[in-house]
Amino acid sequence: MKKKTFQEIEKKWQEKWWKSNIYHADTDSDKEKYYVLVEFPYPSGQGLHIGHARSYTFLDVYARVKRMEGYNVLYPIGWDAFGLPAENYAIKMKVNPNVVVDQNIENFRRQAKSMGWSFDWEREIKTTDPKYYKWTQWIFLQFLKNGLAYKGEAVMPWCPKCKTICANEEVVDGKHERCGTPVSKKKASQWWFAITKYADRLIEDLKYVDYPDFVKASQINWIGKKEWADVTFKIDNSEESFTVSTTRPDTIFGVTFIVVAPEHPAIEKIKHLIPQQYKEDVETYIEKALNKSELDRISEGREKTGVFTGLYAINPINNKKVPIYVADFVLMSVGTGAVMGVPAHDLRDFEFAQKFDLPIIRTIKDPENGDAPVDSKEKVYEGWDGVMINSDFLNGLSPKEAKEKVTEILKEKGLGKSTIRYHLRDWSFSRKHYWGEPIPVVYCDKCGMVPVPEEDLPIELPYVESYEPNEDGESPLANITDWVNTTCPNCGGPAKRETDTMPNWAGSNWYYMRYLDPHNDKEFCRRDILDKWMPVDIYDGGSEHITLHLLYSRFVYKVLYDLGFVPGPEPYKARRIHGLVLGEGGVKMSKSLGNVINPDDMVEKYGADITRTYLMFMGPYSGNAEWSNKAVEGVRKFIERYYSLVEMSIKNPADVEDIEVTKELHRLVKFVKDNVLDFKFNTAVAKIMKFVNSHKNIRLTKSQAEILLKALAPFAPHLTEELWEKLGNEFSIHQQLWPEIKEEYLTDKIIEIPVQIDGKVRTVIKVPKEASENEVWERFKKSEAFSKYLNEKSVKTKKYVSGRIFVVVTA
Ligand code: ANZ
Ligand code: ZN
Repeated sequence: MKKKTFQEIEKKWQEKWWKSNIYHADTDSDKEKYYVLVEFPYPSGQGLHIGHARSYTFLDVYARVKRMEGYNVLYPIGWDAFGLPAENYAIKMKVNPNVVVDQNIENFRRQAKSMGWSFDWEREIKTTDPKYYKWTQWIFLQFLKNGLAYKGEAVMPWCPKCKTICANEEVVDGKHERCGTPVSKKKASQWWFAITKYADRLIEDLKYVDYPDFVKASQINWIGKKEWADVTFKIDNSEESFTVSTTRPDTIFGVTFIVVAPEHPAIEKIKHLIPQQYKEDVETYIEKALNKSELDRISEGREKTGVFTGLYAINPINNKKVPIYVADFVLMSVGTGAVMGVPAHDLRDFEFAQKFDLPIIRTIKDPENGDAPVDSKEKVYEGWDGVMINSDFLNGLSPKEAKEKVTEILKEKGLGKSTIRYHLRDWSFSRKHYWGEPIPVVYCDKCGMVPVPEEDLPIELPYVESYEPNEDGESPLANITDWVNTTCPNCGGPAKRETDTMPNWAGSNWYYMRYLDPHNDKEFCRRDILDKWMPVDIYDGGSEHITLHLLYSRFVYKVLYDLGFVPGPEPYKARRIHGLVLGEGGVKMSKSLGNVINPDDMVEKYGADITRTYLMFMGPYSGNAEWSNKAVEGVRKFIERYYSLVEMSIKNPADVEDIEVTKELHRLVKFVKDNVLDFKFNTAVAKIMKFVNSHKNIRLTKSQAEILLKALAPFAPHLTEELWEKLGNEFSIHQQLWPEIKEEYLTDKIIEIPVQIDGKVRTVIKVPKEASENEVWERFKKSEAFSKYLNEKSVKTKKYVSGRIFVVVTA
């Protein structure tokens, strides 16, 4: 009989898994819950890419280990299917986006199944399904009812060719992404979500969650809560003044000019003060500046522009006169729209001073440059270390102390006050596009804006022939008059529907809750089910989503929490960020380089298990990993070797158990489990490889073979399932518990490790052979040598060279 290929084996088990639903998480189970979440994909026409394959395998391995630990694990998947690519494709090809999206989803689903990921397919969701977005609309209504959604004017990018208001994310390098036309600006009314009301809590509640530090930092920076000082500079020879805003009042002795935003409303008021010979230049400059986009004005590296007004302002601290400029790098939307220029300590101000030949006064003697003159960009010091110089009574203070003092004096003089400001703005929540959730609101001549009653949801997106916006730049939905014209739920009179749709974010803000109760048509999710499953225990995603997606979904969850719909303040207990898959040589994978690896080709050539194991082995979880065909071959050899080792042992098992091998197996499974739970997937695989390589020719007993199978089962679920069956065991290995690990098998390999403190070996300690750095350190802490040599001293670095030496350097 011909030997079955790995691919044949994989097909067989996949069919059996999906038919018997072994990965379904039963809500009524008594087992403790564990919720593993991956960011759901946008089902693009290209299909799953290898990056998806890697991150979904990471979390699949994790979910499988958790299941084998005895948890009731939920690992769901769905499709984030609204968005511009589908709409753009529809416009180009004249097909309905629904058709395209469903084709793409089918392809993604096929691919996902071919990789053997243990998703709970009974809970699959799609954001474009009216049964799903009914609840996205319902959430919108809760925001509206509670004063957290409102309509307001905004200046938006406008594409003159497509005659459409663009979303900010559609404008790339000042051009409309779809057609390449440079965008201008247009006032438009927009929906907003009042996320700024939650700014403080979005910072404070980070204490509840386990996110990597850089992820927390990115949330905090985006919110950008800072203490500012607003300082009034009187205009020389007049009663008028400008109030500048600064985060660095400590540097006030370094002010050599003032800059005002071109759209500053006070310019109108002081126009009559501007000397005649400057007037025209100022007016021309302002006119030009107002035609540029904000992004253009502040983009880094752009040469600074500006114009002198002929006016001077008086520094309220030292009464020095400084020139007043108008320049477009100052935005009205930040602070007060006017700044005090301190070129020695702010890069933008430095560039401006160089361009206009303005003086530069260093006011901080800093640790990097001392008090050297600030004659190049590199010498601009923006930090908070060092001491104040050239600052009269502030000299010798630290910048922080100087800041306090200056603020206090300004307050006394009535020329300054401190204010808390945020970088965060309210969240623009509408788009003039077809392919999104309709906003459930109607406009009635008599009643004004009226929310659609909850029982009338969903407001379905109508089927249309043309997706282009209309002549007035309104959403394409505005053209569908029989959809737009409706009756007012309040008075029954004629009314018009809102034609804006929701942004891409809307469906992905709350999807992790819908998985819990995906077929419920009475509620977005039953409360007792939320109580049981929330929060998500571990959430994997890409580094491109650590700011906005995370912030928006945390915000939505908090609002639902305040309204009593969900059980806690935070949706995700822990967040982890995977790295990227790069092509050979560390370059980005791209079509033009021809180095794109397609998961389908890998499955066809090697099968899912080799692909999965390679993806886990190729590098650390959070690092970027380089593809290597040679390394794939190495993994193939390992899997084949592993397979035949177990197969041989099944045909011809060992007569007597070699207890040393059993001990090694126990250490192996402990290592694998600990490392997977620690997101060290690559070291876990490496350990199994090492075991197999050093035991090529042995035979195992049945119970030994079972342990070895369980160790690899999370990585290579199909082949281990096949061998499990061949061993005479019942379906399925994936419903077994992890092998019980005997403590006495773990600790008998004790080794001696010398401990070196500041260059001298001071003691030797006994530790288990597999001990981690932390374990060695804990053991060392209990030793006499620790209290003798290290008490009172602080440790600068410590390092364990595994199995060799432990090195400590004190501060
Ligand atoms: C004087 C100063 C001295 C500043 C110094 C910085 C360093 P961060 O801290 O990055 O949030 N600024 C204020 N309003 C502005 C506006 N409307 N448009 C452009 N820039 C504006 O930025 C705060 C700093 O941004 C403020 O502090 C101000 O420059 C500038 F050594 O004031 B600073
Ligand atoms: Zn366009």
